[in-house]
Amino acid sequence: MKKALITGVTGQDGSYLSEFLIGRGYDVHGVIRRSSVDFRERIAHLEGQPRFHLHYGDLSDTSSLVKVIGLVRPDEIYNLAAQSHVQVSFDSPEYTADIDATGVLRILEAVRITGLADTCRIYQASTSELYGKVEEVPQSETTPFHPYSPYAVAKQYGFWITKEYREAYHMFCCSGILFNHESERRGETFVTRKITLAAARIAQGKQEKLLLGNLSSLRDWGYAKDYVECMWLILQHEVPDDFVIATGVQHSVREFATLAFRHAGIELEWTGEGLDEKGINKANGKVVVEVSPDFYRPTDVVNLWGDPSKARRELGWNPQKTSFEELVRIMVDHDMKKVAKEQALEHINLAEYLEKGVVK
Ligand code: NAP
Ligand code: F7E
Repeated sequence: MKKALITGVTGQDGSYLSEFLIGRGYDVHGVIRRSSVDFRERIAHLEGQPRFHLHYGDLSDTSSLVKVIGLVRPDEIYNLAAQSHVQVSFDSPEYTADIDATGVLRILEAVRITGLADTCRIYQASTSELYGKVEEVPQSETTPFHPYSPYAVAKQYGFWITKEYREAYHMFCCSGILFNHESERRGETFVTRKITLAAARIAQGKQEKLLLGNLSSLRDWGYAKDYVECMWLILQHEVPDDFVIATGVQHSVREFATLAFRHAGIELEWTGEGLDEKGINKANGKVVVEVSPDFYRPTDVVNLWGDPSKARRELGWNPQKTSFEELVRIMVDHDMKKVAKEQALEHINLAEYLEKGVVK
């Protein structure tokens, strides 16, 4: 039985990858960090399974990484842990560099220290943010990098140190240059999930308005569940290499919002420009989307569009398994149910409250 170690196991990708690898017969070991509240919602359904194990560790703590890698002795490591929010990286640039840049080096060194350099394959979660202020459209493995945020600069170090260890020590380490991938498990402050949750809440009368930043920003959005398969395929390849993983289709934030609201039953009409742009509910004339400068970034990446030809050709991966429309539908359906469930729970709590005579 193969053993895989996943850092960032509690994240969107970590949870899907764990499910995928367990399904492939792997023994899966995840690295979690201690926090004052146990927030393991995405992996709660896996805990207690005989082939799923959790270990404490932190990418800022070399000794914890050496300990867990030495203990598990994995065949494959998927380094998904990161401070993954681009806007937050402007507020915490040093922390972002420590985890997203030096953290990668700590993993690579831990593999060497524990004597696994010849046997352990390593996947590094790289990103389309490396293309940043893009020098070519669409972007492929040969497009020059131009990182455009503290997050991207840190990830660029992660990319190059992974390549360096491959060449210097002949280690099987690879980077997946993944374009944005979303899902019903996406963190709630990334733009897609922020939109689908707000659309569900507005449609069910639980929220008045959604505030967004740059509506014209363009992204190549795929479905996270499809992308974790590619992480695994990259490590099964005969030779270690780097791959762009994307759908090859591009949409704006505005288009995403239009489709998400439509699926939630609200037809939007856009008026105005820049900070004055508004999304109006055609049915009642109410403004439901507004632009706020709070969500603008000091430097923003606005034209990401991936060319997944190499992954399709060499890994046999299908970049269009889930369409953009299907992705939006999956996320909105999930959030419509989530909001309805929260509302039902509120009613139950209120009923209990009334029954006990606390509220007259
Ligand atoms: P995510 O949901 O934000 O998950 C990040 C994971 O990293 C969480 O499990 C988090 O743990 C963990 N983590 C953060 N800091 C850590 C530390 N110091 N030590 C140990 N673990 C730490 O991210 P994701 O969307 O799944 O993305 C996975 C990886 O792919 C990240 O490296 C991200 O930068 C990269 N990436 C993502 C995308 C995308 O579109 N999703 C695209 C390209 C690349 P807690 O739960 O404790 O916070
Ligand atoms: O922003 C614009 C924002 O935060 C997308 C991470 O997984 O993918 C992700 O990074 C775009 C940007 O993702 C809001 O300015 C407008 O242009 O959803 P996002 P991201 O920055 O692309 C890459 C590939 C990663 O590697 C990262 O880990 O949408 N935008 N209005 C907004 N963005 C947010 N978050 N919130 C807004 O209100």
